[in-house]
Amino acid sequence: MANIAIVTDSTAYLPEEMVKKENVTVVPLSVIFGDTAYEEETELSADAFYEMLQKQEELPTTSQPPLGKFVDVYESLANDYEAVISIHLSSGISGTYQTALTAGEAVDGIEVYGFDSEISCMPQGYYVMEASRMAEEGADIDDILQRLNDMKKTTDAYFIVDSLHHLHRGGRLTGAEALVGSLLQIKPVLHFEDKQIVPFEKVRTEKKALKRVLDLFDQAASIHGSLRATVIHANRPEKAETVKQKMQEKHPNLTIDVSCFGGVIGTHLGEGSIGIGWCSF
Ligand code: MYR
Repeated sequence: MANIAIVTDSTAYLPEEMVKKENVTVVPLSVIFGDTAYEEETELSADAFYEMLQKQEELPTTSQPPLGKFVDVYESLANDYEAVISIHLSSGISGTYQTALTAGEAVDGIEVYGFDSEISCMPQGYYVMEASRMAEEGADIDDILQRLNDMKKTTDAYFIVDSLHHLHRGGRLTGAEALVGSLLQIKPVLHFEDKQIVPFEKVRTEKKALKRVLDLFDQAASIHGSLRATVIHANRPEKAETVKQKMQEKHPNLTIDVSCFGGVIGTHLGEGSIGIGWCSF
């Protein structure tokens, strides 16, 4: 039986109890304000990030973890584990997954299996939670990877940004040429398609966009029956709680979390963004 560790990156924005788990290691991405890079979550909490964002004139940028960081993490895990499943944000929006794979090939003494979540934030975290639980219970690599791939069939997320400016500036919006001229006038519902962020539907107001996302969630819940869902917000905890209550009233038996877009993802979406993600597991 292989002794398996789970590695992920900070954009899963895992709850504290998951970060502390013995078989989970989180590799941070960074937010850069001016000349200073901060590793998100450890050096810059989501709250601190949004506070800085409001004060700084220059908008931040982000960077993936350096190759050496992954090499160090895998080498250190090789002392206690035989294999690693490294679960990362979509390879269509960041080089993190590719860097993790390259580091895995460079390290001896431990097998590294990459898993491209094709998404980010708490839906990525759901893969980490499941993989960690299965590894603890002694499942082998093939079983865990098979389970993660099965989960992908029901994983989805839709989100709304206050302005498309940030995604456009960071070059993380695909297929939106037609929208660029009207960046401020519309509230498109966005989602992931083939690992990239694309507009799903154009909606004029945030209220209508949110209603559309809630309808999409209702549809998914009626198809899949049991889902775990998360309302994800960029510094809008009260709004997220209200959305969660609405969902919970309609679906009292489902587990619905509230989670956040931390510094790195918040840099690309902007403050005020809100989304709903889900997965059957
Ligand atoms: C980097 O490599 O510098 C990080 C790039 C991160 C791009 C983030 C783009 C927005 C992702 C939205 C995720 C929504 C998930 C529900």
